[in-house]
Amino acid sequence: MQNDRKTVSYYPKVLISKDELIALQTRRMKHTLLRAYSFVPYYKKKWDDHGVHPDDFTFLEDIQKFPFTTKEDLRLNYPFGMFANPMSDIVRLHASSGTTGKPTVVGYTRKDIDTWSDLVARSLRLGGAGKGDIVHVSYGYGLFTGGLGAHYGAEKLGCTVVPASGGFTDKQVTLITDFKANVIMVTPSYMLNIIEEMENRGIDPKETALRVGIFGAEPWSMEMKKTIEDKVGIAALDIYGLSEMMGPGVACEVLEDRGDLYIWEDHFYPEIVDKDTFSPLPDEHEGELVLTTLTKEALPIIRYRTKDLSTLYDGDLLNMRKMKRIKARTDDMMIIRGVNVFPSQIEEVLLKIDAFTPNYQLIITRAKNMDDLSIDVEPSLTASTSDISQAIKTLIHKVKSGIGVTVKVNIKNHGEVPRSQGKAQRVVDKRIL
Ligand code: DLL
Repeated sequence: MQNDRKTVSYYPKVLISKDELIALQTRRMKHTLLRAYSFVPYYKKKWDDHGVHPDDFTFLEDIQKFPFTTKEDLRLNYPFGMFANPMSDIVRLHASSGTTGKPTVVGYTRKDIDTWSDLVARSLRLGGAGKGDIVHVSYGYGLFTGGLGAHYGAEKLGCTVVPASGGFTDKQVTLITDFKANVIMVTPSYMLNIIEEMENRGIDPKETALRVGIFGAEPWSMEMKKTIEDKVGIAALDIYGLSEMMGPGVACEVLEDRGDLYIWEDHFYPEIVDKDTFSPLPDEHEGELVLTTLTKEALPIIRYRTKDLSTLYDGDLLNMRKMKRIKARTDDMMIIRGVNVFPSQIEEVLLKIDAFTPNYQLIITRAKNMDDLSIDVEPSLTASTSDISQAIKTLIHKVKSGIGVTVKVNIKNHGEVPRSQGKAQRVVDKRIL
């Protein structure tokens, strides 16, 4: 690929050649391994026990000799045990709540914050935003990385940032309309909530100044993307990240090469492994995404098992690889009477049916040792009784024929399905195990 491509030349760092990228990754990986071994006793012990040393690394493939890191490793070292810098170098902490046990705590040096801001700025720029844009950030501010991560990146790009954070949806709508935001950064499920609030107030979302949405932090189906794009008249782009790596901005969808996400491979080295055996898989194969930080100072993470299901492949625009939109987290998989089901598969079917709103929740129950799945849905306000009964039949039929599982459909009153304030809770597991 030419290095002088005009199309993305406004963000020159992404125009690296494949050879340059590999050389850079190799150098950075070696440095990261050495720092982790020298400054994080946990890595030293784990690698010594495993019989592997940073000297065993020469080529990128050698990373496969090193053991994985998991959330459990971070928990065992709660709160700061895996930091490679003294606390006096740490300028920021974030944490992810986790459903059980202690949160995982992540730390950043000044340089880490700069790199993170640069990568979010890059994601925004390649998503079509720039200086002069007003960026409304509805990701939560606080220990969650979404709000501050988006904020620093948009500011670095020279945008005007509105730090709205999550919640107070009526106020969000007022700010978006009054300040004429051009770009919104929010979870897709909370965007639905904002759209609904606009509609309730008689505001056509298409009439706002919004041009681009940068959505992430949770799996969302292509049908959800289409729903948002159609209702708001914007480009709905996908941004991926996780606190253990940094936060938002590990990978992002690019406006000039829509569909799936480019991974910022100069800062994160991706691998795909089999989701059950964890053996490495070649590109074009689906499995669990494993990431290694290449430039993080405070918290170098080697071969982190993200539990996110994706596939790596070469894109057309850049020499960095693309990852398919996250299908699901491995631990979100429901097994209903022997059939594997992901929430996004149900979402894909449901959102194609006009008589339902995009608000839904999946309920798992158990009776007589058998698991049952039901879908709580709300009919759209314009749907007639016969539209609704037809829609129920269609949903049951399409889920059975497409996914192979029998579901019940519960019709809820308008507003009864809980609305997302950030990351949506799609599955309610009522089984007593
Ligand atoms: O959710 C960071 C983030 C904030 C990303 C804002 C994008 C936008 P955590 O709270 O640590 O960090 O959760 C990370 O969220 O492992 C995925 O399972 C999921 N996730 C994040 N982005 C996407 C996405 C932030 N675009 C976990 N598509 C990850 C699907 C996503 N899932």
